[in-house]
Amino acid sequence: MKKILLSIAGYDPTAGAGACLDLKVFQSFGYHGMGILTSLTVQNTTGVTKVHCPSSRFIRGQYHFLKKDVDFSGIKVGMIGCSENINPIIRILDDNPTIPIIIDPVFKSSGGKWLLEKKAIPVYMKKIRRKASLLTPNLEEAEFISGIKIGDVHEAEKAAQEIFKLTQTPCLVKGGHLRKENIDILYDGNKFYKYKNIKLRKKVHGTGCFLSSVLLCYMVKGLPLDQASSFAIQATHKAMTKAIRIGSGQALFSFSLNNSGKLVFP
Ligand code: PXL
Repeated sequence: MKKILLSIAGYDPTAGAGACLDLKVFQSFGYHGMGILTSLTVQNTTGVTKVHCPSSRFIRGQYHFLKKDVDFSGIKVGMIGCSENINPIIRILDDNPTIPIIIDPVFKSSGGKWLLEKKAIPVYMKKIRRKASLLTPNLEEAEFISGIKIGDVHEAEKAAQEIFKLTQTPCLVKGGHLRKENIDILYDGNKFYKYKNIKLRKKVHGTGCFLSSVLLCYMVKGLPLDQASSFAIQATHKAMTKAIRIGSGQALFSFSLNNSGKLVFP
């Protein structure tokens, strides 16, 4: 039977990030993607201007009616939009204790607009304790969660370790914005894994969403966390080089999967 992956995320009208992008990724890996929308945004490729959240009752309703009908093989949580959405999302995670769950802690758009109230971040991080398979913060998000200023790889490692201590969840700190190099760091509670890549100067929208949803697909395929991370990082890097400028702002991902399961770019 076809596996169903669930994206709990925001709606980006450019389809370059959020639930739309996640569903395209799930589909390209041969899974059926379903989505619960936490929020709607007003945005184009130059940035986000407004965020609107439906009521938490509406989020609960979307989930319960879906779950009456189908079961999920993996869940990705992206932008949650507002603090009222934390509790319904925690309930969803509690309802799915045995499947891969990736939480991408989306706090700000690349243009600097807050996508979750700043004061809700510690509450959110406390409540997800032991409820997910992986957290995928970028440097700025890792700094917020850990309270550690990150300037180099060593500090990124310390932050990943601190985030593990807080959340009891493996943590992949995305190092694309490190000053000197591009190294992503995974801490699984025991060991560090480092993934080095060439630094890209290109600005691409939705890289965090792309990476975490590709990573979820590899985990659902059964790959261990370090291998799934490595494959997802490589796929994201390749996809970034192939992203295209569609509007006047950031480039957007454009991809599909060929018959042998490799990402291909038009
Ligand atoms: O890239 C972070 C992100 C995630 N989800 C939605 C977004 C954004 C950034 O703008 O709009 C819906």
